[in-house]
Amino acid sequence: MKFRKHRIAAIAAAFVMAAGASQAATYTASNVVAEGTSYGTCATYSLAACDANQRRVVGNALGETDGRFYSLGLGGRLTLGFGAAMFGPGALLTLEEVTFGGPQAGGHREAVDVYSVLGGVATFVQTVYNTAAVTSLRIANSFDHIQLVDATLREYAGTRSYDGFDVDSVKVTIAPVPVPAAGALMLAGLGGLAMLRRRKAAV
Ligand SMILES: [Ca+2]
Ligand SMILES: [Ca+2]
Repeated sequence: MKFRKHRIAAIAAAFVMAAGASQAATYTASNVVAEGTSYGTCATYSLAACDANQRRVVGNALGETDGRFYSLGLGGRLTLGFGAAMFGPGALLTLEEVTFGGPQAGGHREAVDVYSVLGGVATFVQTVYNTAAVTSLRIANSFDHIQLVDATLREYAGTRSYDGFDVDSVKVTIAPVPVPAAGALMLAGLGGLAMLRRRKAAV
């Protein structure tokens, strides 16, 4: 009876391991590592417009998507952490942007360069445009932080944007372990059981 109980516990553990390994996990940006904004153009446009919607509050870029956003400022940069030490190759980055009425409204076209950062070394990933509210991109290499650098003036010389790319949320999703790998984990668990059974039988 004792052995049977152990076996059931081991099978249950194997299933839990397999299920856990096959699920994706999502991390929202949780802390600001570095920040460097330039709101110089705001003064010439309208300081009040730059203060509207608390768009200078950097915390608006953290956590889940909520409609509150942080404006990078033209040429501004922001480095974010996610409460995880490091992400392996193949993680999915999702960037949510806010431009009221869409970028076509008033010619407010904006862009941002996305970098993955590992050990303080930044690697360019992709330029993201505010023509889409949500952009997802795959990051090929390992990283511990994400850096965003506003590229609005470089990409859109005639833009009417005065405060750069607007960040509502930044998320990292770890790809699930492929099913064969999860299955292998389970088989390893069952294999251990078989060994246990043989050892018991020999006694
Ligand atoms: Ca903006
Ligand atoms: Ca937000």
